[in-house]
Amino acid sequence: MTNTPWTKQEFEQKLREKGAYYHIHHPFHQRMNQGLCGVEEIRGWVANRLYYQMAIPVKDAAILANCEDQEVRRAWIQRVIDHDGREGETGVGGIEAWLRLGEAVGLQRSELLDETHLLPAVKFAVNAYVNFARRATWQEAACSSLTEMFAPEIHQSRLDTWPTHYTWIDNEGFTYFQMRLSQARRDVEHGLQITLDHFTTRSQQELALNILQFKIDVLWSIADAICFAYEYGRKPFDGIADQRICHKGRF
Ligand code: AHQ
Repeated sequence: MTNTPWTKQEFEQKLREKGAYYHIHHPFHQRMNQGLCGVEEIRGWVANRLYYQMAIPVKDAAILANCEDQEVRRAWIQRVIDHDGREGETGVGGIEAWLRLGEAVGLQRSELLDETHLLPAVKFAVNAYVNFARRATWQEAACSSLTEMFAPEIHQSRLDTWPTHYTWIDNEGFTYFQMRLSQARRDVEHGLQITLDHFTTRSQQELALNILQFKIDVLWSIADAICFAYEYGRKPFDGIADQRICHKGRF
């Protein structure tokens, strides 16, 4: 067991090697990109991923709240604006774009926003990410966002495959994926610089790898829950009670 730190190049390579576990390799996403998902599977995925999308600016606001470095905050705040949008900005924010994706796949805004389709396991995984960002240092939380090193590929794969496989979806709905291609690349540049500069001892670098694995596990667990419910048809409490009454709320 050596204590010699990796060089920045070696450390970045170790971080990028985590791409092998990224949720683009999840069987559900593989099926999606092969055009094998049914309408309900696509709708279930879009509805559940909205909870993740809406959590991102909350997560980023938690990082801002923990960050005493004004220069970092000046850049990081753009992530909140990218998702929430802002009066006078051109185009819509990511959450609005995701809601329009929801409408494009045939969901009502009301059933998207009132969490009608939200799976408990998706909620737990997303909440784990937000709560991690609240209690971790802002550098650790910045490191956890680096799964986006692999995100342009997954957004591009949807742009490449959905229009031909899912002709029933209005292409207008794909705006979000297009937006993230450039936004993700910009975010990764900043997040990676913070990570490579902050985690400098070998044990800190290994902590960073574990933090990235935690976030990879969050994304994988979200896909697992959606797959179990919509591909395998095993929704929570199926057949146990007439209707699961769940009141909206984050806790
Ligand atoms: O749409 C995504 C997004 O805005 C973000 C922000 C970033 C973060 O701060 O953790 N991660 C992320 C991701 C988005 N989309 C996911 C997808 O598969 O569409 C990928 C996800 C990520 O790679 O972390």
